[in-house]
Amino acid sequence: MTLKSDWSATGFGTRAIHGGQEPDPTTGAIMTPIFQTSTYVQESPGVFKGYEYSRTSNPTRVALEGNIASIEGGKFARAFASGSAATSAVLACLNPGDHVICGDDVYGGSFRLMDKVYKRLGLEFSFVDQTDLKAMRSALQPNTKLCWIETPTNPTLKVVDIEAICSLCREAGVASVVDNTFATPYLQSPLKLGATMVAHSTTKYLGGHSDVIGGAIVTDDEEWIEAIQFILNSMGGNPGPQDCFLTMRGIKTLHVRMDRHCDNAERCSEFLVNHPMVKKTIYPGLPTHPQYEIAKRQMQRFGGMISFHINGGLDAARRFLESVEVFSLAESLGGVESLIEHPAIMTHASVPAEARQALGIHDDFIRLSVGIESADDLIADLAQALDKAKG
Ligand code: P1T
Repeated sequence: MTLKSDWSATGFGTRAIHGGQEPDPTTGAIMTPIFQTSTYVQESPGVFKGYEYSRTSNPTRVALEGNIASIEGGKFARAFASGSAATSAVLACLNPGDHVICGDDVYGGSFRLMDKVYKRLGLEFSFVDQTDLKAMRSALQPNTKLCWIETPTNPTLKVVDIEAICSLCREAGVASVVDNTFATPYLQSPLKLGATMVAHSTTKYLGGHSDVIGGAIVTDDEEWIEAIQFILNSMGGNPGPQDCFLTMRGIKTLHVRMDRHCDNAERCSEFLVNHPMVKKTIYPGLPTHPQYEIAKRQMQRFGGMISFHINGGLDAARRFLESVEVFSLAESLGGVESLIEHPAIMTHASVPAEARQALGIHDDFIRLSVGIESADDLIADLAQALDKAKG
């Protein structure tokens, strides 16, 4: 057989399985080996086979990076030990006095990293509703260097118009980053819509099995990838080779899993919309979602995340969350198993109470990561737990 080396013109599923990877040249092993090594022997000082130290680079990691670049349709990728390490690496490329515009609804840990760590180190932040283009425009300052976009947002599932915001940024000479964790590259392609970079918590849908923590940055921009590699090597947010292997194994089925996540989330959202215990259901695929038209335009489908407000406040929310039997009460998302959580107490506790109130992250607010179990079992579980929530 002749080995195909350029997968760029192939379909998503083919790139997910083959992109960045080739059979091991020494053994033919079809799976990329886990290069569990910290260092590499040199023939003579400075004469080596491309690898000198595993913080700088590692062959298993390079395969994962090629794979993630391939599915995002980008030229370059770097993998990190977590999504937060990837976020941190981008921010660490900036200088004191630089200004960052970030969405007002992002993962609580991303907000905390900006507000509690990088603000102290001299970066300035504005947290803005990025569904409001006017607000975005007036947040731009002469020292604005970066715009951090999450869409759909965590946890209120607002949908930001990537093309509009990124073109605004480009005109102003501001780099844009889209955290594509919730949508995944199967459903949304931020680089094609004008983003400078894409960020991922690969812990979620890319890994897909709740067994590994990881992150990634993807870009077509040589200057940015050089800066990111410099920070990765200097600060040491590198993932271990076993974690890279697990993430790569997960990505091979991303397209198959995502279709089932979307099918199941559509079924669950329809069920919740019509339930008397549910005050309001938020899912980008519902025509009642305020940015439904944008979601239809920029996403292939609407993803596996649903949020809703339950009738009866915190007491009902607690009873409901204590009663689920198929959904598991846990932080995180994107695994094959369905998870459920209470953002105000769990994932977004680091967001100030006033900001949570303004966003609608009240005590009655619940977030679902709909897994790929049988949809009927998920709906039956929601039904029995909502029944118990009545008290
Ligand atoms: O957990 P970590 O791999 O460090 O990724 C951080 C992160 C970044 N971006 C988004 C959109 C995220 O949702 C996360 C992590 N989120 C959760 C753990 C959560 O339950 O929402």
